[in-house]
Amino acid sequence: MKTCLIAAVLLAAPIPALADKLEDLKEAGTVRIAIGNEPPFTAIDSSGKVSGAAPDVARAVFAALGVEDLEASILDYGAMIPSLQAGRVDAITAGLFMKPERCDAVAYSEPILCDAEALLVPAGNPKGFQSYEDFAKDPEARLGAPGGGTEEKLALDAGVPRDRLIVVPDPQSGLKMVQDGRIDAYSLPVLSLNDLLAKSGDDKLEVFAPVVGAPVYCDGAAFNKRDTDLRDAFDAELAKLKESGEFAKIIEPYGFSAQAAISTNRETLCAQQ
Ligand code: 6CS
Repeated sequence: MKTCLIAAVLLAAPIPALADKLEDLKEAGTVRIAIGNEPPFTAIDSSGKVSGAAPDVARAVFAALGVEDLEASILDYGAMIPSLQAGRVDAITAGLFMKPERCDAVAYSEPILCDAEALLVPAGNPKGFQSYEDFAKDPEARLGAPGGGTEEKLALDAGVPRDRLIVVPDPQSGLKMVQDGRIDAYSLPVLSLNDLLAKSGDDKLEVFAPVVGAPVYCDGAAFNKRDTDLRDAFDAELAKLKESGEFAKIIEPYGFSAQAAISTNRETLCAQQ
């Protein structure tokens, strides 16, 4: 009898409303973001200043929402969603491309940055790599890609064996590994490799793009699935930036196409394999 009474009392108690995440961020004055430090998507300089197209869009949207500062953590792409789910960051603004399995795990905003995939190879592309399947077919070929990234998954799906798919921690390491011949190619999105190669000034390397058979991906800002109110508030301000032309002013100097993001949507991208 007593157990039933306790159960009845507990069930009757009002369930505390989930705290309003946006109000929490306004009170904190900052939003904790995950970035990959992969220009031009994201970058952080020696003074700690955060830039790149994704954080710049996030900064404009959150300022409109009343949150002025960003506090960035550099994470591997494969660690970003677990960190978001564990509450260690409030949002991922890193060029984390929308894919079905990611769309199941997080609450994405509408699209922000779109890009194709590319390969950093020796000048002249002597082994003629054009697709991830080419690496699968060549038993000597070694491909470098970010851990937990889209390029790693595309290569594994194309049949590249795990022991010939090298996890590369950051763009500078990938550049060096190609220069030293430790890998035959390094795969990142086109704009990332173009930026990396331009800054290296190395005329013994080139970017092959787009990777044949790989989709053009778009990212969105990613939020914890329990924070859909925050995601919706972000989307409302993002739509205003797109409408006003401010969105294009932020991302196009980095080389991204505003129209590419405006012409698609989360529903379409989350259905893309
Ligand atoms: O979404 C991803 O997994 C990929 N996005 C970027 C911006 N760079 C590499 C990464 O694999």
